[in-house]
Amino acid sequence: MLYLAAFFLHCLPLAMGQYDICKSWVTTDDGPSWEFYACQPKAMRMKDYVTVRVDPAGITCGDPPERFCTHENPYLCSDECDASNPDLAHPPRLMFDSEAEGLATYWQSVTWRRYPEPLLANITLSWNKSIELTDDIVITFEYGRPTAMMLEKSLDNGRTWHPYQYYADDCMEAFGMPARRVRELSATSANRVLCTEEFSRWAGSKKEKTVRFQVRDRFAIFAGPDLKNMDNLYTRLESAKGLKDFFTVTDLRMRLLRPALGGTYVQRENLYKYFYAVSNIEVTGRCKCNLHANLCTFREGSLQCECEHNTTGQDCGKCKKNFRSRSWRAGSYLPLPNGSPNACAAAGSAFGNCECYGHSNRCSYIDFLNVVTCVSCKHNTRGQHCQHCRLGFYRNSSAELDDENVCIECNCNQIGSMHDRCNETGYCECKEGATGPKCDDCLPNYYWRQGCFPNVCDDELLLCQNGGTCYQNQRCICPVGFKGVLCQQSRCEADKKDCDGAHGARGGPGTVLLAVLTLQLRAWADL
Ligand SMILES: *[C@@H]1O[C@H](CO)[C@@H](O)[C@H](O)[C@H]1NC(C)=O
Ligand SMILES: *[C@@H]1O[C@H](CO)[C@@H](O)[C@H](O)[C@H]1NC(C)=O
Ligand SMILES: *[C@@H]1O[C@H](CO)[C@@H](O)[C@H](O)[C@H]1NC(C)=O
Ligand SMILES: *[C@@H]1O[C@H](CO)[C@@H](O)[C@H](O)[C@H]1NC(C)=O
Ligand SMILES: *[C@@H]1O[C@H](CO)[C@@H](O)[C@H](O)[C@H]1NC(C)=O
Ligand SMILES: [Ca+2]
Repeated sequence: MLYLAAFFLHCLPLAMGQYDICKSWVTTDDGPSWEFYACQPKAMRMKDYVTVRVDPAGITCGDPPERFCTHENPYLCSDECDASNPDLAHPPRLMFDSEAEGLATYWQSVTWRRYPEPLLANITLSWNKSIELTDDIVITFEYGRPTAMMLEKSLDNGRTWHPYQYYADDCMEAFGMPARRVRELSATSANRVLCTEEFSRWAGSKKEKTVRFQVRDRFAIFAGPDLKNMDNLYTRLESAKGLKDFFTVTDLRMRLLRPALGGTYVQRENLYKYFYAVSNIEVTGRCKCNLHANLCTFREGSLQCECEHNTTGQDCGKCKKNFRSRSWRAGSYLPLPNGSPNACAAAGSAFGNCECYGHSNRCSYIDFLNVVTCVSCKHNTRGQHCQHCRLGFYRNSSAELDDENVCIECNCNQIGSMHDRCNETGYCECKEGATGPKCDDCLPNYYWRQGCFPNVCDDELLLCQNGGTCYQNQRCICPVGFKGVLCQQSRCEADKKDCDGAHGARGGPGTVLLAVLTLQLRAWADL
């Protein structure tokens, strides 16, 4: 109980105080109304909401049952791990349970019986929700801390991973990195990923049990050693690029790379004393709600912000329908002490009735026209209220005016169409002979060759004559002795000089075939 009280006191400066209400009912000269503030949920014990995965399969001890011993008592290997016996099993959930005082319950890995093959284990924690860390991550190891491990994080529910911190008794040897301490970091390096030797050296397994990811020490760079100057921290979180994201995670992964060695080299004759055992993983943080909620609840298996300020989504990351007269924005810690709510506004309420359907944040007054107009419409929109689509785009009939997908690119075929504009249903204006919504097809009796051209020949009306063959509607390939578009003209009639050649050609069918082939080859070469 004493321990619990100490824990809460410890959390106090971060868990309470500023930004804890989203709105209040105030009376002004114009009568009572709501006033809105930036707000965030309280910090919570995040291990209560986590799902865990331990890899690889078969890394948890007890299947089959296995003996182990400790570094303190290396010759008494009588302890047993047995997954089928509740009293001797060490499943992953024991890293997150509430322990009665003095009785550690823990997940335990198999022993290092495959030495020198490395003993590797991944412990992956997932929340399916963005979380902002507010205190140190504390991992408690029974029977000694790993001599090498790594902490990774994901910001996108496990799709991509990034290193968060490296831990080793020798950083240079394990990771090729110089050893550093978080306390040595400065304001400009507060979000640096480093390797530390503080939590990996052997000091007796009972004495030093914890491995930390030091959130408080990093906060202290801005807020002072007792975190008294939180205003300065909040100001920095708002202004320093990437700082807020550094403390935000959706998933964490501990990669255990080498177990505790008891302060000496690996003793191959007794591998029963090398394994990992984790009794607790404490993660303290708050739901990330973009300063639009002060409550976060566990519903249908996931954490969910209770969004205010007419925002919605798991992280209050967008405006509610019909509240999109300007683009969504996160609330801000600034100006101190109440911040800015940056609430979403109902259609028609913002900027003296200048509706921009959420495609612009700015309006400007045009003096000589006496109108207020939206500035820099986004999402390919244009117009006084960003209510039209830009040239080259057309209105998506299944999207509302305030939808980001409201304008669709016309995508007119550059050769087949007159220009890159289209009508309200996405139809482009085609050049002669072209057709289809995008003008990339040809009408009947036209062929495509860098545009549509009328057929020169075909199998119906424009037949090639005198035994000529129609090549792709583009030209007749005439037998020797004939020419003209449809091979309708005898070379003898047209030009006496040709007659001799034609005469000779009559000699045998092989020569005619050769001539046709030559012509065909020429036609191909032209293409
Ligand atoms: C642990 O996760 C990393 C990716 O973060 C992966 O490369 C590695 O193979 C995993 N190790 C095990 C033992 O599953
Ligand atoms: C993650 O959260 C979202 C939003 O609450 C929910 O729709 C989804 O089913 C959750 N996914 C898992 C795997 O729990
Ligand atoms: C949200 O919309 C409601 C109307 O549904 C309005 O009464 C309230 O003031 C709005 N809140 C904010 C922060 O704009
Ligand atoms: C039209 O809008 C709907 C609703 O937002 C969207 O799902 C769809 O993808 C959009 N269509 C196109 C072609 O962008
Ligand atoms: C767009 O053009 C196509 C083809 O010319 C036509 O069928 C359609 O009715 C036109 N749509 C509108 C809204 O004018
Ligand atoms: Ca435990």
